Amino acid sequence: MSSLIAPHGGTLVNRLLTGEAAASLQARAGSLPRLVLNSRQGSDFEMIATGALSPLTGFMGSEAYEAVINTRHLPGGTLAWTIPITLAPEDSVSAGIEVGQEVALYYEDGSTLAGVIQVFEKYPLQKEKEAQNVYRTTDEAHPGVAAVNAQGATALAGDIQAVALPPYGDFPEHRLTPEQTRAAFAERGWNTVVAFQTRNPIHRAHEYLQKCALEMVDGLLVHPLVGATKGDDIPADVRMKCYVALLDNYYPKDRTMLAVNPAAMRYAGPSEAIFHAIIRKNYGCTHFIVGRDHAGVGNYYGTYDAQTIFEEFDPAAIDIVPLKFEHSFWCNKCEGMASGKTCPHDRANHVALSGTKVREMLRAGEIPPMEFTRPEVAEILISAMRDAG
Ligand code: ADX
Repeated sequence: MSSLIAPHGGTLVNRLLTGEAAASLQARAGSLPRLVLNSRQGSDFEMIATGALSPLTGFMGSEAYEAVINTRHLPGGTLAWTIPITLAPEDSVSAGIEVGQEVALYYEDGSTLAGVIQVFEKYPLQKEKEAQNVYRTTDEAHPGVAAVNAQGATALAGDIQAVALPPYGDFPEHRLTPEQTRAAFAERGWNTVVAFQTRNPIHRAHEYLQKCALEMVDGLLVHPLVGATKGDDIPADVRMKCYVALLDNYYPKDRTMLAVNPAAMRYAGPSEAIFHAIIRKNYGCTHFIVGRDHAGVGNYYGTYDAQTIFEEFDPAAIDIVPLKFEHSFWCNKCEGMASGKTCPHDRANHVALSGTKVREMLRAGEIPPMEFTRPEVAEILISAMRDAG
């Protein structure tokens, strides 16, 4: 019998209506004010609906917003929470919505009804404070800060009820809700499951981290983030092909699962590492990999800030075990993957390729060394680059 980890706050939220309740909401939605969610808001909505953001049942009000940006916890102080989940549409839209109103929310396509929000409060966002406290910078060049600033000035707070998940056409077999991953873990009899977050193709260093972790736990959930990412990150559909090829060729099928995290990327480094860990706890994982510069961008964060932040919290406030890994690489003298913790050799022996160099090689149709990436992954990336022109 497998005993699964409790979700954040103890109960897995489910705001997705079915049957008559869904039909009646559909019927009254036409007469409600309308709001079209952008991709990021749609991801948040979906994740509230499925319980991936448990214990949230809606978009945050000012009390939760202020608690998160000032104390890194939800109100009450016992549950860690590091990224605000707010709904702040364009000012012209929020101006037309009153407290007490129900608003029909549509996904990005403008025609798929997502559900409704029961607005209980309207309040101004504190963007500069949010940027400084959550992102540790107010620099507009930071993509997470830019996304905070791109929101409207006023947040609409309220519980949601959903009638549909976003109408994605891609990789449906990997779009599992927390309820579904939990059921899959239970079916496999996994008691301990490590989650791996990524927004990149999986290269040898990533694989090394995952396999070290897999030596210690029952199962591995490869859980790439597929919500909105910045323009120069590799698109999710290409990455998914890489993950499937890699898992087919190099991972034990009975101990590995591939599913996606629909979240938008915040690039908030340490704050996002905590957030990523909590999300994976909701999906049923007991352990979470945090390597070097997790969820980082540019030079905003120290290499291991996303690891040390876990020590600033009471472990009970997070309640998923972070597995922290140092910068890993192939060492020619070790003849294998290693890190500063295991390799005594000089850096000259380490295979180190910059992201720019790898992109150049792939664009030229060249397969990078097998010490850096598996050829099956490189081939998919080369052909995707060729297709993109
Ligand atoms: S992230 O933005 O999703 O964190 P990325 O996909 O690059 O970015 O990394 C996924 C995970 O692997 C993160 O936990 C990151 O810290 C870790 N990681 C990436 N490369 C290395 C490396 N060479 N050594 C150690 N950890 C790494």
